Amino acid sequence: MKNTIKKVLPRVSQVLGFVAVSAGLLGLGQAASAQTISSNSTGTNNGFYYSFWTDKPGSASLTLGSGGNYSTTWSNTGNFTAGKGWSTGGRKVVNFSGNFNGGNNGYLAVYGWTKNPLIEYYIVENYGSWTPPGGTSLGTFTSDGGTYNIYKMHRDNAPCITGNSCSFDQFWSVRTSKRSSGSVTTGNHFDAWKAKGMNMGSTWDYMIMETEGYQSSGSSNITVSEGSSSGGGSSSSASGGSKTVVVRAKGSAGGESITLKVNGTAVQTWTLSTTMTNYTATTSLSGGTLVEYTNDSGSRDVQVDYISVNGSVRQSEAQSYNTGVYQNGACGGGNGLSEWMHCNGAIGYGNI
Ligand SMILES: [Ca+2]
Ligand SMILES: [Ca+2]
Repeated sequence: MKNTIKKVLPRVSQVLGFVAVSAGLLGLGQAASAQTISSNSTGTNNGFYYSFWTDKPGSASLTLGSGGNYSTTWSNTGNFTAGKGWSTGGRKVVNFSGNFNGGNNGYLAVYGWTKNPLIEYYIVENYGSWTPPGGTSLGTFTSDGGTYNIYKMHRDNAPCITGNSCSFDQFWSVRTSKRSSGSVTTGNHFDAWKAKGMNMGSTWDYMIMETEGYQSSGSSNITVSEGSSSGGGSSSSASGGSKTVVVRAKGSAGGESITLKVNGTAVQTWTLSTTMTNYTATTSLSGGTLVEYTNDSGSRDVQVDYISVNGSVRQSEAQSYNTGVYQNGACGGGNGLSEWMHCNGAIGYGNI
């Protein structure tokens, strides 16, 4: 972020600033147990690690809801970060859903730290009108149905989890299409960063789904959980054994070319006829899964009815990630939810 000042969780703040608040005031669905925090603190709530930090007390608050739910509001804050997750980060599938208003400078991200070496990392899923972190992209990769830009930043003499004058690198993935719900396969990001020579530390510190604001106003209400489809393995591409993926598709002219991609790797390419046909591939890859249309021209269009993964159907018309459908006057200009790709692009089906 711009001129970031970051980010310490001072032990001084062990006295928690719990304030009882009527949940109704905050529009939360749940209730009496909700706690609102406005002083820097960390702890455990309903089995989830939480963290709240700001450099401008009084300008931001975190309300701990049931389970993995939390909400935040901030107004003309300095820098503030808050969220729920785990005291020990690593390769997890992080599910999140809710609402996010990032104002002119805020974001929603899987966020954490490692030590040895000290690394601060962000997997940014949503952001306000300013796109973090303001550096030069080192390249892109796909995961969990989306495209991410990779950035590496460096901080000197900055607050960190071990002190107030730290020198460390920041690793960033920033999703090109913003979303407030979905799954993040963190291992895919660690692997993509590693491929750029950006290695995580050997010791995992906390990892949370954070809401962050910087000299802005905004709000969020997010529920976090841990998914089960991968995680824990040392490789993003070899866990889970072989999967059978069926892609049911046709072209409107014939000759359309589509490619099944998992975790950014092409699994198989097919040339379509004008008859709806099942195309089958097997793969041991895990991660975000796309069907990409690559040779649009003339009267060509692609219709993908669905994909199935080991017999479990995922309908194209249920997927919001579709950069090939012509909506609102542009390719990928709407909310997806279509079987069609009129332009070169891809439909994302989430993780397999
Ligand atoms: Ca369908
Ligand atoms: Ca077309």
